[in-house]
Amino acid sequence: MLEQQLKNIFNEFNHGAQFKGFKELASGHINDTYLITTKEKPYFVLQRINHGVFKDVPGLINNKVVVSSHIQKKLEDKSIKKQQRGVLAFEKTHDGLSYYKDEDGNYWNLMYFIDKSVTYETVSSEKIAYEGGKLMGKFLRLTEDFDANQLIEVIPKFHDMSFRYWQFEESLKVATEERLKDAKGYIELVESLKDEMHILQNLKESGAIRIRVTHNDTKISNVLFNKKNKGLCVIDTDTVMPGIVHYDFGDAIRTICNTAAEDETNLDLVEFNFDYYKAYTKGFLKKMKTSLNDIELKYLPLGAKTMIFIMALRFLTDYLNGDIYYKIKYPEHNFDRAKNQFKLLESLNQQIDKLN
Ligand code: GN1
Ligand code: MG
Repeated sequence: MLEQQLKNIFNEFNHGAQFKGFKELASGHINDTYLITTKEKPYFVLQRINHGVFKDVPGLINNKVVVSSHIQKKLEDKSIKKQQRGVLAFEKTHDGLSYYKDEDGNYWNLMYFIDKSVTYETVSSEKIAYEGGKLMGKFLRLTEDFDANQLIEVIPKFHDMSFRYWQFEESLKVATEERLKDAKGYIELVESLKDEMHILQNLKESGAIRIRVTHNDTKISNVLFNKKNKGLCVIDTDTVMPGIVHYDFGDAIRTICNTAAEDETNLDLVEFNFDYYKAYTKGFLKKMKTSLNDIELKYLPLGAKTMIFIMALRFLTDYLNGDIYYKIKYPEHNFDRAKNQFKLLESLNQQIDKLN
């Protein structure tokens, strides 16, 4: 029984708390995440890391733990409350490890739950966009003196455009006739954008854009807000690894500026909200401006376009592959996500002069 299993795993960790119950937190596409309630607060978040997707789970967990401790140190002069609510804290097992491996070979990690916080799947005010930008900027700022070489690449070539194109081209070889036919227009679009979508990768490889610690999954649902909509803490740090600023800026814009959820099927509802773009960017640059060189700054709008595109491409590829990567709720789910992201890209494109 799941409850007993979760209780046993929870008790492998060194928290001294008494398990009361659990609730699944089902918004992620890859891992399994549970809120663990206890007799007394604080509550916890227990997570099973998908080791099919993440090949080196101990390395991934080490990434998260060392980056969190780095941020914790920077917050030492703040109030205890701010320290506890401003960064994720991980608990160790009785053996002193930051993860527990169960008898089935699954890896688990345990975090302290940040109470009285809210998350959003979509943004409904400029204030939330602004606060999201400030918080993401702060995350990058606080980690910019951390040597990114100490982190493993949890998924090699995660945001590498050539790699994602290669996967897409491979998927064309295995896709069913029917799916190829459905996706024809999008496949042509992907092919036509190839050069432009490689610009950032080329700048990265030439050294014009610096490598830093990046989060790599900065969708708005990975930001915790307090009840007054002030940004508290960036969560879901599984994909923290070396990257470029455009990954985090762009992936946040992808969800913040989408007027609908990532898998909304009524594409008339999917538009790129330029006011939220301005608000997010204002918050982001408040923290990051002095940290960016002219090239990094100049290419932020292309970062937004590139990250929307790369998610569209990955969803489309998974659809063509027969849904082997993302969790789906119904057969066309990946295709609907891809169509949604392509619609967002089109809407951004219509406003690209304003963004630049
Ligand atoms: C996945 O599992 P989740 O929701 O944290 C994906 C991200 C995508 C995101 C789209 C490891 O994140 O890259 O942006 O879905 N994570 C991985 O919602 O592939
Ligand atoms: Mg994630």
